[in-house]
Amino acid sequence: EPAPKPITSAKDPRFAPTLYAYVGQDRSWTLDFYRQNGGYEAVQRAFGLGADAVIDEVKKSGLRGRGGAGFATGLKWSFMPLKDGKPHYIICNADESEPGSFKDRYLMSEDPHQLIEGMIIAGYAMRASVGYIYIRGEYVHAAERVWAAIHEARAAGLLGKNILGSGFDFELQVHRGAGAYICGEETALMNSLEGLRANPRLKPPFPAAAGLYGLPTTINNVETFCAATQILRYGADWHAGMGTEKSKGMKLFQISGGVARPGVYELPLGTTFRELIYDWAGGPLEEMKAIIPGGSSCPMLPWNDKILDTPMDYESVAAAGSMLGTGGVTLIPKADCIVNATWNLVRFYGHESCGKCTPCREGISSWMTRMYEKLVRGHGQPGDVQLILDMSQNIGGRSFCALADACLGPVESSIKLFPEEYEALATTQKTLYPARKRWRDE
Ligand code: L3W
Repeated sequence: EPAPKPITSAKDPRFAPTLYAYVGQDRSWTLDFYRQNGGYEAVQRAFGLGADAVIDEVKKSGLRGRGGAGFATGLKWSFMPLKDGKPHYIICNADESEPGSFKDRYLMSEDPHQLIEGMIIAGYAMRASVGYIYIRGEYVHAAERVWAAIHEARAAGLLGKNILGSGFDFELQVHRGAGAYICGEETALMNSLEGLRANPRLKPPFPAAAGLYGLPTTINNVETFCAATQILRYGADWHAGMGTEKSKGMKLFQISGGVARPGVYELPLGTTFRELIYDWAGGPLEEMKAIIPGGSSCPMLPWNDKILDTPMDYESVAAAGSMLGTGGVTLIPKADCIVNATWNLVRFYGHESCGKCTPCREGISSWMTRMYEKLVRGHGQPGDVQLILDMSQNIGGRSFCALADACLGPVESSIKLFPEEYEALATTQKTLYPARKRWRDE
């Protein structure tokens, strides 16, 4: 019998949200609510399967990291040395700071036990005895809910010694960030956890070989751990039956900008941009000219039928010239100045650069930011756009971590898509799209 066709659209009658199934429901963050809805059954199943089989199950599910890189989760878990006798750590990267991304905060504030359960499962599979949840400093409410859920879980014997009689000991700690985007880069995050300045470390060695305190460590995003809970609950085949051949499962897509209903939508990977924007988010509020597909680090794509009909999976978005990233979709209206919009992002990266390496510190924080300011403030000169492109070529691929390259995504793509807007500012010192009143200014 041929295998059933995977679900690639929420219009498919077999579709049912799972990661966000309880978001928004009364007391969904409590242990009572979670257990009444089948909570902590997945971890029981994991204990029944055994640690190695859990890793196999995650591999079979086809789950890929939901923090932006899409690296195979089961493979990453299998990099941990399993019989070295050293302490192992797992870390949840909950430093969600990518402009356009806002999915993890609701997972934590509305369904923290789903994350805790996923971390117990991952800790068990990777022989870790301690897990850290590194939460973005601004997410005060989410951090409080996660802490409260950890206390509840500990009191119920779900954390601590001999969890549910399995013989497995596991503890969880919350660490709050202090407002720096670079702490979402996994090696900078580990430095920050160790009490050091959050400068990225060189890779390799990857964290599985030498991570937190130099010991084997695996770092996953909040959504990835939550997906692991659902995989252990419903099985690898269930997960692999959604999405596309290489991008399997459900994804939390976020949409912001000029749409009727901005927000987070849980849809199968492979859902098209058109379905997200028109069927779920209520359609654009005005004429658009560009789409940022997956968080601001991903190059902009033009607003046209071909892009709107592109499936949102890792391969298709890459083939269209960008990245799926975190699935944080942002729409840019036609009447907004693209140079000004890009300057906004460049300023963000310039401000968030840790300053460790010269291409990023001097190139992004100083030169690139000042070049955009010069253009937008009406002091442009012929040759400025070429200068930005030359700088971009000299920064790209030469920085210590991905932050500088991330900034170049919107810079290079916006120049390629809208050269006339840049040239107008460089030659006439006037924008083609002056500032105006917006939809939500009232
Ligand atoms: C062992 C190997 N492990 C790779 C591991 C590595 C990491 C994961 C992915 O960036 C992206 C970035 C942003 N042996 C390995 C290995 N690994 N090769 O796999 O690694 P990598 O280097 O591809 O990516 P990354 O440094 O984790 C993440 C993009 O996401 N992004 C930013 C998102 C920001 C947020 C946020 O604020 N929350 O999510 C958005 O698109 O540009 O490309 O664990 O150790 N041979």
